Amino acid sequence: MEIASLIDLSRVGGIILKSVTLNPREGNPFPRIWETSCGVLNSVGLENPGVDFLVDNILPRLEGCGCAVFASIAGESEEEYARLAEKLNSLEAILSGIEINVSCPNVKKGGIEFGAYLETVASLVKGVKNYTSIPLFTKLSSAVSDIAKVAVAAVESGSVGLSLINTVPALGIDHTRRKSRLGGVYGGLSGPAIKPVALKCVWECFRATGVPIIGSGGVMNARDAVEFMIAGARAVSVGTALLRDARTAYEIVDELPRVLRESGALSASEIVGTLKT
Ligand code: RRO
Repeated sequence: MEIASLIDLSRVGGIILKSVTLNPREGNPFPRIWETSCGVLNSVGLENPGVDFLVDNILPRLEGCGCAVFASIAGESEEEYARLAEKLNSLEAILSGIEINVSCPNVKKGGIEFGAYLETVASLVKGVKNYTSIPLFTKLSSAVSDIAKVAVAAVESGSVGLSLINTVPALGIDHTRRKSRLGGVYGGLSGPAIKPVALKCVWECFRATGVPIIGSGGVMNARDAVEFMIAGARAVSVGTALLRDARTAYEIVDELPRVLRESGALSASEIVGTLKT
């Protein structure tokens, strides 16, 4: 949400908020961020102020911000996801969608563990769908044996789209202390290192489902964004690049028409999923 004080949101297509849980969470021990040579490791541990704070204090401030707003929910049980959806349902005037995060790598319960099982994903998405009419986008991890199967399970259960991919589970080591770089030991890797992994996941899920995909994973510039579109992303989200400079979002939007022309396209929609194999 701090992003709203750094950039003019009306200049981007949309924002996805940090995942929220039913109750506030303090998150993992510090340090929580470590920059590697090819990306960033994080172990935030789902720190957030809880859904009631989001509903009362954050979402009202985003009404009329000039871009699409997506909330993101995460929980330790199917019931928690359902209750989160119920609480957000009244905000359909503000929310363009709800991301169901079943892929956080940094929590002991839920997170990536839920997203690994087809049955769990299916039942969780159905449960959420019972409580909201806001469009659902399930956020998946690449760290599963077959992401396309998980995507199909989410879509058949009521997810209108997908958010791909979450960070990749990883470990950074300080050799002088023989210790992890992160207080939570493991973390999630984001940034340029994971872009090829993310592109493969987007392409596989696009082919398997055909639903709208929000692609992410190492998008640093407009060329990266167009690569995600060619793989099948209908929208592209940017995370790690904004840590360095939030105005990268403007650069990507402004450069997009030129890079699309380089790929022989006049509009973003005509290039989605056009990978030649
Ligand atoms: O808060 C986090 O540690 C976190 C989350 Br919820 C997520 O979905 N992905 C990630 O890399 N970190």
